[in-house]
Amino acid sequence: MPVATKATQTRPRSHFDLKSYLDDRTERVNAALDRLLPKESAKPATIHKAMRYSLFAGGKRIRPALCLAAAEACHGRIENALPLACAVECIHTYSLIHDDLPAMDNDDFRRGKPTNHKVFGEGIAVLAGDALLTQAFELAAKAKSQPRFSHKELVGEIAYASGSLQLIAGQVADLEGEGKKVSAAQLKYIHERKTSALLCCAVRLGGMSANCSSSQLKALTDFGYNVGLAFQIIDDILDVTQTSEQLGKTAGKDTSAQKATYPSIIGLEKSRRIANRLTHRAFASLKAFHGKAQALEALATYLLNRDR
Ligand code: GRG
Repeated sequence: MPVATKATQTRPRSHFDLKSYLDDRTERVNAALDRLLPKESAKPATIHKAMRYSLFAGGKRIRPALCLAAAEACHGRIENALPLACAVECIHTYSLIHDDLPAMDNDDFRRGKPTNHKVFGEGIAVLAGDALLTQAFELAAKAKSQPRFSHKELVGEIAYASGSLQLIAGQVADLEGEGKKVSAAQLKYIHERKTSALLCCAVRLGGMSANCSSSQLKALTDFGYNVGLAFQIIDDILDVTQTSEQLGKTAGKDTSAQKATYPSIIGLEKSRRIANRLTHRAFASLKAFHGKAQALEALATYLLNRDR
């Protein structure tokens, strides 16, 4: 049976101009990253060049956009969310640099360009990842605390999502699962940690920067979890349905590395159906925001229907 076409999948339920929204928020995030990170010329220049090479290589900026949209849903100020949005993008970029290393996924191509270690060498790529990870905590420390959320909560949020119980746990399970038979439950465990945790963290930090209530934080957590898991399932699908040129990274990598993916375990059509279901669950959480979460809704729809 053919996989459902995009037209039959989830459509935006409101006329929200996501293109303009994403263009504007990406511009603000890029300007903030440029302002907040050491300049390329700062000594030692090699490391700052390497950090900026991957950071400004053309990522979609999904996590920062989700962070800012969550802040806006809670009537927050974009300025207060920006350092946290940048912190999450630094963690994400670090994880991609390290994931591409020969000791991990050994990839030559990322964000449409040669990977960091291909340009700067493995030693500098390891250090550029380390420096971006550390930079994220400096940015979180610079963010404005809120009556309900001190720096302890903000920094703790990032440490948890990127630490050995979440992002690293997902990567460990991913590495250990290569070439082995992985159950659907194990694969969900990997995807929740490797991908969903950081997306969820981005959304929660946006809410925290707006001093959100505990019920808003719960709604954002449910939204982030479901969108995050759907995001990785779609990533698995794109890996087998798109070309490297379309993706800006090596397509078919999961199959060649003998990695378990949703399509390889349950098939393309069922994978697509699960991603749809998760996205609808995410929509349900947005009811708590009484029409103020249009950007989050549009982003979730876009992530479900994306082709790269
Ligand atoms: C090395 C600590 C460590 C963790 C690695 C994030 C990760 C775990 C591995 C990278 C490869 C991968 C499949 C990650 C899952 C998350 C994902 C789909 C990343 C790609 O995110 P996009 O599409 O990328 O938002 P851009 O380049 O647009 O930012």
